[in-house]
Amino acid sequence: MQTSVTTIERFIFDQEHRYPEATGELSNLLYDIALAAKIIAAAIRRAGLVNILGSANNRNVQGEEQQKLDLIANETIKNCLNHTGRVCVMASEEDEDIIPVPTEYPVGKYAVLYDPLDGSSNIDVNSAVGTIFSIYRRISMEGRGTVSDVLQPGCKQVAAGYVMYGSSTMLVYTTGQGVHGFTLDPTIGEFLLSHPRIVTPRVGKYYSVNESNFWRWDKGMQTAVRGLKGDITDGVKPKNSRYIGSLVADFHRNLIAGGIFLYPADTRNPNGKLRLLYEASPMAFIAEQAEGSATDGLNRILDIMPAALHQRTPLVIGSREDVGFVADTLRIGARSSGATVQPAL
Ligand code: AFP
Repeated sequence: MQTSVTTIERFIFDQEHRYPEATGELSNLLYDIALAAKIIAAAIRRAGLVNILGSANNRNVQGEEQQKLDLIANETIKNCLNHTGRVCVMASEEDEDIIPVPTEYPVGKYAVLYDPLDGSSNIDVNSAVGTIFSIYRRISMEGRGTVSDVLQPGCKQVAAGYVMYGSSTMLVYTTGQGVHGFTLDPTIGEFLLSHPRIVTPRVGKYYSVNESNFWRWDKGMQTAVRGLKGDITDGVKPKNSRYIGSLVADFHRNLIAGGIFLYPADTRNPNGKLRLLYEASPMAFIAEQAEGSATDGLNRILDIMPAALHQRTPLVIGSREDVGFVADTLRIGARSSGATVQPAL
């Protein structure tokens, strides 16, 4: 029987105490998110038992069908964060506009963006889903936060993380001092440190991409993916394919085991499918902190300046050498087609 464990609360506070100037606000905010994650995890566990599985007969701002659990997760996070005085504004993948802090509550210095339940089309088949979050320091000077507080490039994030509701529930986060993972012990209701300082392998075992889109990609991307599976000379060592269709689950496996995840632009999604602010930027911060990298194919994700809340981006993320191989292949393809080549990764 283990008698000494590191809870997420203790870990966050220990990290904070290394910085005498820290006020504790960020630590408390992370702890609020961990609480929301526990509530959502409990709802997901019960989902097959109580009749809350399935569609809420509603479409979100992207025109996608919303599932009931999406709504529960979205409301849970709002309610855990909106009254604490730590947040000035929020934005959710499920809401069209920014989410103001209700006027009866105080505001704080952080802006929080989140995807409450990513991969939700997997809910009905009991596959892994996740919550992704991203935290920025506000840039507006006072009062309730504004859209400028959430439209910041990923390199300005002060923290980012995800929760994976899988065979166990895990919370993985970074505040720019490495990536740390915690597993929820359901018997005591606490996230316990299980994966301190995660470093992703430089070269991965897996490539993860929805290959049904192959004929919708441009030639450069087709060549890069063929290279990942060893179909071309000068590719990388052939990789195994793994694709769940739930970003958190695909990213998490590759983070731990090494691999590359791609969601490229295609003829149906000319800007890619994934959202810059709720998916790509937080995952890119985590990838880089774990010594991996993330690009839209040509540009570093963390350098992209968002112009709109629900902006989409192509995403190539994971083990550093594999992302480098794809980026190089795309650059060569762009040069030979005469397109303008953007700065290297
Ligand atoms: P849903 O939340 O609609 O299931 O979308 C999940 C997602 O945004 C991301 O988690 C996956 O990586 C990606 O879409 C899967 O997209 P495809 O089904 O087109 O492969």
